[in-house]
Amino acid sequence: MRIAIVGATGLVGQKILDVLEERNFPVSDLYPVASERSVGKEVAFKGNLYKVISMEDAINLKPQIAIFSAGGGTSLKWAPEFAKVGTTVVDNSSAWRMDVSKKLVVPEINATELTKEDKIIANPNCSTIQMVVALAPLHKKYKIERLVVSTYQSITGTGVKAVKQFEDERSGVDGEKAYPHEIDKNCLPHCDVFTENGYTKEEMKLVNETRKILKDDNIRVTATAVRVPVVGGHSESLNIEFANDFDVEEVKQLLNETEGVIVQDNLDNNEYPMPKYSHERDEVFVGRIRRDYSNPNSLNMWVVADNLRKGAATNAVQIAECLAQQELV
Ligand code: 2RA
Repeated sequence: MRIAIVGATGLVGQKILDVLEERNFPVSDLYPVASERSVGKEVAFKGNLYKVISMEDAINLKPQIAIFSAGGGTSLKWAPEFAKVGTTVVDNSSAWRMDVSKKLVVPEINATELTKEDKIIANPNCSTIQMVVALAPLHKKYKIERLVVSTYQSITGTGVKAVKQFEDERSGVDGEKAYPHEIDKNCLPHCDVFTENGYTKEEMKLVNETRKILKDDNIRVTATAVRVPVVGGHSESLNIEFANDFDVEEVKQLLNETEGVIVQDNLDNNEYPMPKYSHERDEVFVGRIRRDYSNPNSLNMWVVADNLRKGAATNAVQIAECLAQQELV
């Protein structure tokens, strides 16, 4: 398979290369793409070095798949150009996610809906992916009516500059700032930019993408997205109101049987998901599963996943695997 990685030098781009290698994706030709200033740099893949090439050169090579992680502007401009030469694009940016003509895919939930006509496929936002992997089976069985989500998001979701700011603060260096405030020993209720309604784009992604993926615009969602000085993954506190009642042990069993989910929930052993231990894992970890006694048919639970992996790179590679397995490319 001829595959282009657009944004190959970024945190997610590098993780995509790692995941392709780990999962032994059948790459016959690899085309790393990045900004003009990175052309000529080298990236490692399967023990070999590959030179970064320009967008135009990659398009002319007609890759079968192009996985993008290069920001919305780049995706809006270049994904259609790849599609014109027959390439199927899997895009990690928010550019195409809410486009009604584009599919928003989490393989465990809706990859079977993909067709040969889908030439630009949107990868959901990392904090959405981990949440809907856990919610999908519960929605199917108990029908979600309302969802209150608070996230505790890793600085790796912001990128290399944020991790550098964290490290600089910890070592007392006055370096470049990725955030408007100090992040070490702090929490910022500010992921992405604020919108006119007082919420951030990150919070509105949790609202809108969840409804699209679960195919239910009646689900009422409210979100608070918080940045925390953690590197292993995103954590989320979910409060879910269902149309129907449930049994907590049945919920745990249902989640245990869900592809891609690991339930960690043994309070006698202080067992619950933590980002330090989801780091470099591809699963979604769920725990603290308990009834919300303040409201009928309502449940609380805690969801953790590596945001660079299942939240981005692994989900994108899994989509590529589905495209190959279903012979859509
Ligand atoms: C973040 N989900 O965590 C966003 C982008 N990866 O900042």
